[in-house]
Amino acid sequence: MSKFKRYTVTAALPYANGPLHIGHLAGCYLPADIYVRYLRSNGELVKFICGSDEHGVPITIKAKKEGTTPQKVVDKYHKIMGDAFDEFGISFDIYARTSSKIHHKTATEFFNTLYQKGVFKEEITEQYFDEKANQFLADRYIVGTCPKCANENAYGDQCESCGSTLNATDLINPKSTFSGEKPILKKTKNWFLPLDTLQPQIDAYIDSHKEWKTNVLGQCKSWLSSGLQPRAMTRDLDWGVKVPIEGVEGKVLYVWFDAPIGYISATKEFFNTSKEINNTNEGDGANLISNLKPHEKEEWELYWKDKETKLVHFIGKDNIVFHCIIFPAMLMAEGSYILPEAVPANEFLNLEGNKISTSRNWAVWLHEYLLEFTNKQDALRYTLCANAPETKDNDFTWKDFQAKNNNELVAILGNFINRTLVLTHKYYDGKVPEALEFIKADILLLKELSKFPEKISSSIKQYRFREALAELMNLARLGNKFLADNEPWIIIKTDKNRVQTIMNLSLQIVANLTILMEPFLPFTSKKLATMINLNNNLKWNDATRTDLLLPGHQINPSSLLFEKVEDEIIDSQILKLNNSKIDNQSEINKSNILLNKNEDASPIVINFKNEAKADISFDDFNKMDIRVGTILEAERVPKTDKLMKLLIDTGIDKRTVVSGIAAYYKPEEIIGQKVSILVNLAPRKIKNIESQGMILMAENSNGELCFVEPSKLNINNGASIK
Ligand code: B3M
Ligand code: ZN
Repeated sequence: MSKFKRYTVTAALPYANGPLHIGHLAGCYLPADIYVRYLRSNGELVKFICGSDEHGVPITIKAKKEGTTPQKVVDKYHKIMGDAFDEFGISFDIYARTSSKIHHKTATEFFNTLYQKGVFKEEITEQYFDEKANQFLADRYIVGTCPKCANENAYGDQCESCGSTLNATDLINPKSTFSGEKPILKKTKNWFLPLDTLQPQIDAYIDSHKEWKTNVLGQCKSWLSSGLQPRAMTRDLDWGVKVPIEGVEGKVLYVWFDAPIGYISATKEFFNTSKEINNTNEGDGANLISNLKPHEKEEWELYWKDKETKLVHFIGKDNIVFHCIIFPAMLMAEGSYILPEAVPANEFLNLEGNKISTSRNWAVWLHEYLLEFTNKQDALRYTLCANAPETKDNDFTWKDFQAKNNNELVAILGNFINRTLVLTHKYYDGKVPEALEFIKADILLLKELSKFPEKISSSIKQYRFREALAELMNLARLGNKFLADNEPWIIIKTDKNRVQTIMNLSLQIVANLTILMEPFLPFTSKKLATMINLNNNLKWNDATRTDLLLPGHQINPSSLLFEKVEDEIIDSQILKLNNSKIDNQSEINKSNILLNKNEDASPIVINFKNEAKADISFDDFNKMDIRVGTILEAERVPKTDKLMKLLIDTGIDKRTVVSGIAAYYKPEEIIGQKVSILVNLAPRKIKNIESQGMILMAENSNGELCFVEPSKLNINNGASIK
């Protein structure tokens, strides 16, 4: 039995300054969701807490870039992010936001408690100030030359060229990004958390968690061994939670002070909301909070202040110090809270060998994935979990996604379940047959089967989700092997009784899989539960049972759980990424041109895509006979991915053209489509069809071919016409 009565599980509050990509999911939201779903299935009391981080410089920078206000930025992205989480089945109990009233109130009270206890050190320091813009500059608003590598565009906190961490005052030739002016140093007062004096307590706390992941402990140890320094918990900014000290203006709480308190305020909000719901529920009477005796804690407090609550933070590796050192230090200084019990941080996920980057559009965006892979959330959840960067950075590639989907989900898990259900319908009209006599192989199978729930749960409890998922797949493999060894489809002709037992056991495995896959593949689990008509109140430990589907139980019609992903889909995703690369390259070229405009610039390498072909004479051009035509008929050329056979009315005649557009259009979509067609191209045979001309297409920025109808299409100048 666990020593904990309840769990508070949090996932890092993402900055509300852009949409979510697969790196977010793999880094913390997916493992957190798997963990929480498992706990719920195990009957534990758990609250899964998240929300948008709506303060801090990342938000104000985005607002500046988009020419809008921080509030508009956070309103926009809070919605987009919340929807994406929902669509991928990330089952938060609440997705709150730090611009809410309850959060401002909670963060303010927390700060006040520390202030009144005399925890903070007041200090006057010199900070950069932009006289023209009349404001102090956060580190990210200052650029200058890196003292280490001479990069002229280093930020006040970091040089992205050589990776050094910097102080704004280290920069040579600092400039404000607001006005371009050189900022001056100006004195300002801020309130510091004395991490130096808290260090002995923090040392002891980290020492008491030798079981933490090595990547997490490694970072903590390196911070602790270089000696903690006081850190300012207030900043000279105007976007955030106002510093609640009388007479103080133009200062807000440091975003890393207020954001983790966001977990607390979100928990409060969750219970307030459920209180309201309970109150409107007449006759219910089950309002725990209003029945509290004065010495009892409010329900949210149980999740934050009761020693029997396990507090677990899921985060990415760039947030380790904040969750393992600074937030615990704040909680210690406050005094009434429990401390994080586990901080299972992941490393980073890369994409096709490169770091995921929002600004370079090197990402797989969740909302775009959903457009292209409708109802295939579980395929992505599966790949990201199987490949999770649990102990080191890892790479997502589209080829691997395809392989995992086709060779594992379809060929192992889907195949076993499908064969079992199809045979049950075929032999027994969908009624579960009774198991008759068990032979030795059956008894061995049952013994193996009974071990899976414990094996998977032991991995999950140690935050080893890849290992847990691999075990789940081993269960499906066991099922496949059982079918292959016993060949019910053959012995049905000779030994009907034996087949009954085989099918009964296979169906029990399917039922167990339904329960055990739920944390990983919730959409599939739900679909499968409906197909086999499984009681949905079953818990994790029911997966050890072999009587989940009783003889005579009717299952519903079955359909495939997973679909193969074809090469052309993967090719188009890769093409899309390659186009980002090309766009990036031409952006770099463009900015080189800008930077070098006053200098005797060395030649700029222009990307091949943008380079014009060699000159041709007017006569050459005039040789081409291009006409407007209309597509009358269209059909795919069999056994090819890309080719479509078209019949086109050219105004002169009706002729056949073979065109490579099948990846972008369906035949039925393009009947009646007007096209530009080169009618005097010498005929050629393509896949044994004579093609008598060529239609002209333009390539958009996603690498897709579009019909050349300039009035309707959004094609940039310079797009090559094919
Ligand atoms: N918003 C940083 C991030 O998105 C920050 C996390 C806050 S968790 C309290 O990586
Ligand atoms: Zn540098």
